[in-house]
Amino acid sequence: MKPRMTQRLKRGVVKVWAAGMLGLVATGGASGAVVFANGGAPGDAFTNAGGTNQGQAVGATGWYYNNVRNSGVAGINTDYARSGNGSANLTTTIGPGGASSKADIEYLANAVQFNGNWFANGSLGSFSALTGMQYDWYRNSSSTNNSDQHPAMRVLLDLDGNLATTGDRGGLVFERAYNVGGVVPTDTWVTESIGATSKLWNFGLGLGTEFDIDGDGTPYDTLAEWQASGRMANAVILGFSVGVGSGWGPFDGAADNVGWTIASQSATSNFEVSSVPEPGTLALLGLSLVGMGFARRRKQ
Ligand SMILES: [Ca+2]
Ligand SMILES: [Ca+2]
Ligand SMILES: [Ca+2]
Repeated sequence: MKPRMTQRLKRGVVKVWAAGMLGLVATGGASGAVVFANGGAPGDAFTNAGGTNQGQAVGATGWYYNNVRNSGVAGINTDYARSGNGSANLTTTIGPGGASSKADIEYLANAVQFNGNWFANGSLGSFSALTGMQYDWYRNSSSTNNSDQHPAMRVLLDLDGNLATTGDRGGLVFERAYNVGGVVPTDTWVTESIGATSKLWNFGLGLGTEFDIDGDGTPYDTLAEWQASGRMANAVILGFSVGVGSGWGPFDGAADNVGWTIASQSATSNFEVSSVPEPGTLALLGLSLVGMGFARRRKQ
C-alpha cells in the first residue's frame, strides 16, 4: 500500500508542475499578466438591467467591467477559451433601437467609483508615446447585429492632460469597419494589431464625435495622424477599453490578450478562470510536498 500511495502523490505533484509550466508559457514574458475572474470556475458575469452605466472591479487587477447597461453582460468565463481556459465574454441582448445593451471591460489608471461606474483618476502615459494596441476578439455566429461589428478597442484619453478638467475626456476607437471593412469572421478568434496606420474615430475629447483631426475632409484618421496634431500634444492615456454595443442588438462574443505599448513598455492581459482546488486536493498537495521534502533530504 505505502509505495503505491507515494507514486500517486508524485504523479499529483507532476500534474501541478505541468499546469504551472503551461501557465508560464501562456502568459509569456514579464509584461504578460493573467487576470482572473472574480471567484472560481466557471467564471463571473456582471450585468445591469437599468439604463445607467454600472461597473464592477475585477479583483485588484486594474480591470473593470464597466459602462454596463440595459442587460449587457461582461464577465470572464470559460465560454470561449483562449490562451488557457478563459476570456472576457461580452454580451448584448436589447436593441438595436431604443435603450440598447452595452458592456465593456476596461483597464483604468487609479480608478475611482462614482454612482456605480468606474472612472480613471490617473494617467498611464502620454498619448504621443503610444505605439500600438492589440487584442484577440471572437464573434459567435448566433449574433444578429450588423455583420461588420465585433468587440471594439479604444484608447481612453484626456485631451489637455489635466485630469481636473473632465469635459475633454474621450477616446479613439478601432473597428474593422473603418479599416479592412466587410463581414467579420465568426466562430473563430481574430488577432487585431493596431498601429500607426490604423484608422481610429473619436468620441468626446471636447471635439464632438468623429472629428476630422487633420482637416482633410474625412474623420477616420490614423493613429499617426492623431498623434501629429497639435491639439493632441498634451493628451494623456487614461486607460484602455474593449466592448460591445450600444445600438447593436443581440451579440455574443469575447476578447482576450488585450495589450498595448507605451514608451516601449508592453503590457498584455490574458483573461482566465482560476481552477480553485477543492480542500481535499489542497491537503493532498500539501502532503505530497512534505513527502518530496523528506525524499530530498534522505537523498542528501
Ligand atoms: Ca485567456
Ligand atoms: Ca482634462
Ligand atoms: Ca481626416
